Order: sequence, then structure tokens, then C-alpha cells
Amino acid sequence: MSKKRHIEANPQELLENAASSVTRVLLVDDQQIVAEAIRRMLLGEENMEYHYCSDPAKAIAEAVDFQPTVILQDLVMPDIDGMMLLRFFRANPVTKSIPIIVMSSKEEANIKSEAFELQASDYLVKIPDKIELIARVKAHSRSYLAQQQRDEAYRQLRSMQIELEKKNKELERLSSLDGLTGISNRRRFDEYLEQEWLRAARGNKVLSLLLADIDHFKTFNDNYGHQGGDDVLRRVAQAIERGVHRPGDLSARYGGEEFAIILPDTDTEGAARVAEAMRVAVDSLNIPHAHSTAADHVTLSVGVASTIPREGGLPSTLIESADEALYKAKHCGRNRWVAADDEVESTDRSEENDEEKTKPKPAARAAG
Ligand code: GH3
Ligand code: MG
Ligand code: MG
Repeated sequence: MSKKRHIEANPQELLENAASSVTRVLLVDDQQIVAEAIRRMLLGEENMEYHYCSDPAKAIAEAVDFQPTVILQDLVMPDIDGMMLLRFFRANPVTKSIPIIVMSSKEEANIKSEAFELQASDYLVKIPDKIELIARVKAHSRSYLAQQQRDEAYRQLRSMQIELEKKNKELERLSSLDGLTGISNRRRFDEYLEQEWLRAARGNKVLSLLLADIDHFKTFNDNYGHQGGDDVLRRVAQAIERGVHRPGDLSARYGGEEFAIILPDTDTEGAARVAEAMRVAVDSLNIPHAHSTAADHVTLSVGVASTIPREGGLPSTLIESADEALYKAKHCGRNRWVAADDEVESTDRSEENDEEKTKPKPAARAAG
């Protein structure tokens, strides 16, 4: 036999067969005379290949090798019960869906019935009429190949779907990350703030927000170059990221050199501690910045705002509140955090609320 033995049917090969509609007939019969008669009947047929197996014990192996599109099988053979062979064909993953036309010299309803029970596809009484045999062989082969084609198309579709799902997940992940720093981006921040705002409103929980801004970053860029600036952004982002510990916390790049940190279920005191830890983390990166008025190295100012959100309230009020606190931190000399005073209603702030809690600027590092 020229074909290599296959453990599994090769779908590509099946598809090629389907395209060229080659009918591959395997006959399993112990009688040479039947084999010869069938061979002659199929002889002149175009696109038809015929293989004869005289030993039913080898039938499965030869079917796996030959890859028939239809099997003609005798029911009465000396060494093996035809019904048993039918079971074997159906139990083997390679042959289980190949159409099997059983052939018997007996025209008995209960034998036919049993064969169909065992998933025979058709039944012919030996020796069949040539025209009828060819018609049945071709019809079964055609529907088998069409089914194979559908199965293969389905498999390909399924694997494309899986691939697509993977790509979509990756895309979603990438679309929520900032390209420069690798931490969450503004889009993700907006989504998450909205989500946490609603969650806090439902649970009557306090929600805190930090807005952090690198001090005198424009002069850093102007003096050390944009590449150097980008590098600082990456390092500051990593320092900030290291400062958030709870699974619900989210740090994001809010804009140019501004970062935002969402701290669910965290009051002003806790948020201020995180702000201070971040300020210290950036401070201790000790990135030289000779053109800052705040220190001789890169520093961070942070605005802290907390609120117990109301249903129907706007997350933007919390951002405004943190932004105002950040502005004050800048105004008070930078390299510090300032917490907005009112915890609940960031919309109706009054003049007397202007006294912010503020972390005093630490003593400036001695240069050199
Ligand atoms: P302040 O202490 O008041 O925050 O001063 P500042 O100079 O940091 O603030 P300003 O808003 O005047 O300047 C922000 C600068 O941040 C402008 C730009 O040079 C720099 N910047 C913004 N985005 C990027 C970026 O993606 N890469 C780099 N390298 N620089 C950026
Ligand atoms: Mg800024
Ligand atoms: Mg700045």
C-alpha cells in the first residue's frame, strides 16, 4: 500500500478528496468471487478508487490506511462476526463516521434491523445490481465528504473563534494600559472610578482619590531632554505602582506628568498615608533635577480627596476636589501632599473649608 498509515484521518486530505469528489471504496469480504464481481462493477467509474480486504481481522487497520469514503462489508465471514466488525468500525475514532453498506446473502428483516441498530448506513443483498450499487456508493460517499467538510469548517471556525477571543482579551488589556509607563491609562481610570463610585454609593463607603503631579517637570524636560523626561515618567509610575497595595486600588497615568490613584474603602487618613508613601518613594528615587525650586531632585506633589459618594452624584466632583488640593500643594511649595478638607460634599465647599491638612515640606536635601 502506497499510503502512509494514519493514526487520525487527515482533515486536509479529506477536504481535498471532497473537492475532487474521489469515492474511495473499501470492500471487506472473505469471498474472492464477490470481491472480483464488485471490482468489475466499479471498474469503469471515474474518480473511484477501490481497495479489497479479504481478512476481516485486518479490516480496521486497512481502513485507517486507505481512508475509504464508503465501506462495503460482508455480514457473514468465517473468523469474525460481521456485526462485531461493525461495532469495531463504529468504536474506532477514525472509522466511526465512515458510511458502511453491509452486504448479506440474506434478506431478513431482523438481520437488517440489527445492522441498522449498530449504525450500518445501508443494506444490500449480494450480489447487488451494478447500477444500484454505484448509485448507493456514490450517494453515501458524497454525504460523508460533505459532512467531513462541514466538520472541518466548524473546527476551523472554532479555532478562529478561540484565537479571536484571545486577541480581543489582549487588545482589551492593551487598550487599558498607558503605552509609555505600562500602568493603567486614563480610559481605564475613568471606567474604574465610575465603577468604584457606584459601588461606594451602594455600600455607603468612603472613596478616596489621589492626584499626583511631578514638580517642575517642564524645566526637567527643557534641561534634560524629552527622552530623559520619559524615563522619569516610567520610573515615577513604577514607584507609584509599588505604593498601592490593596487589590482594589488602582494607579493610572491621568495625563502628561499626572497620575491618579483610586483608593476604595479608604478614608482621608489612610489616603494621606498612601500619598506620603508615594511622595517618599519618588523622593528617594533621587533623580537629579537642578532646575526645581522644590528640591535638587525630582519630587511629587499630591492632592488627596475623599468622599462618601451619593447615588446620582458625579465622580468628577471628587476629581475636582483632589485637583484643588493638588493646586494647594503646589502653591505651598510642592514636594508634599494636601488633603481637601471636606469629606462628603465636594460640590458645596465653603470658604472656611479652605484650611487644608497639609504635610509640611521636608527639609531640602543638601546638594552634592
Ligand atoms: P508644576 O510643578 O507646577 O507641576 O510644573 P510643571 O513644569 O511640572 O507643570 P507644567 O504643566 O507647566 O508642565 C508639564 C510638563 O510635562 C510639560 C511637558 O514638558 C511635560 N510632559 C507632559 N507629558 C509628557 C510626556 O509624555 N513626556 C515627557 N517627556 N514630558 C511630558
Ligand atoms: Mg501637570
Ligand atoms: Mg507638574
